[in-house]
Amino acid sequence: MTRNLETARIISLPPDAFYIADFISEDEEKWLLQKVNPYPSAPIPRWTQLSHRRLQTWPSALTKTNTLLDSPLPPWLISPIIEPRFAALGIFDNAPHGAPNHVLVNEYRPGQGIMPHEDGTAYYPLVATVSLGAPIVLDLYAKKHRDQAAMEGSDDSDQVPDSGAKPQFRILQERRSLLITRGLLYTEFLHGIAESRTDEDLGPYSICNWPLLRERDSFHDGWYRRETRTSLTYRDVAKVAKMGGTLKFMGGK
Ligand SMILES: O=C(O)CCC(=O)C(=O)O
Repeated sequence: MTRNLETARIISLPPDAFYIADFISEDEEKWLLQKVNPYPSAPIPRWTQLSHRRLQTWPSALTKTNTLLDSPLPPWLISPIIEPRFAALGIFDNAPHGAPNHVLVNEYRPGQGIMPHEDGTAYYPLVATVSLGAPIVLDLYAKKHRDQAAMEGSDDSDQVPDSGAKPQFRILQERRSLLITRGLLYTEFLHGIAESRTDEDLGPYSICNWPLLRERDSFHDGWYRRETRTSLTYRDVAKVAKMGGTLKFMGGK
């Protein structure tokens, strides 16, 4: 772990979370948004429309056994984010492949979000998220453990918070920022984004990365209207299958 990353630690959170407000420049943000949404249209339609957001999966979706078919990420997802910036900070140094090999691109329009969930064991327990276009609040909920779920009379596999449950922590992700979550925060917490047209109740007591924000002044009213926000979520998939092996498996030569 480099000293640089330590200065970005969100100290009020369980280990570990780091927030860097100015991770990419405005020009890089614009360029990345053009890569995500090429004009007039992408050569290959990359978006999958889900019920509450759009998703791109690079280089491809995982197989049913949570395996990634070995293939490089496109250059625009590598430079300048993985190389040189993640590498300089040593973010993925302890991950199985030493660098991310998988990126999910999520797009949320106002009113859209993602249900509280965990990312699971397919990935090394670290997600590095670059935010583009607009701010959004990520909510964190401690997972319910068996004894607690039993006391409350619910199925012990039911870890989804009751609707209306308050998040335990809230992280405000500004445009052009980097958020890293790993370790206990990855394994013991669910994360989600409310399906809302505004993010409200913003302030030093409710937003755990408040001291690390770039534009605290712009949130001084305590709320903002959502605009379209895109995230690039970088991960390392543990199981990778070489293409040759896969073709043989499928009966090829
Ligand atoms: O867009 C985000 O910041 C969160 C995305 C997310 O939770 C996921 O892709 O699993």
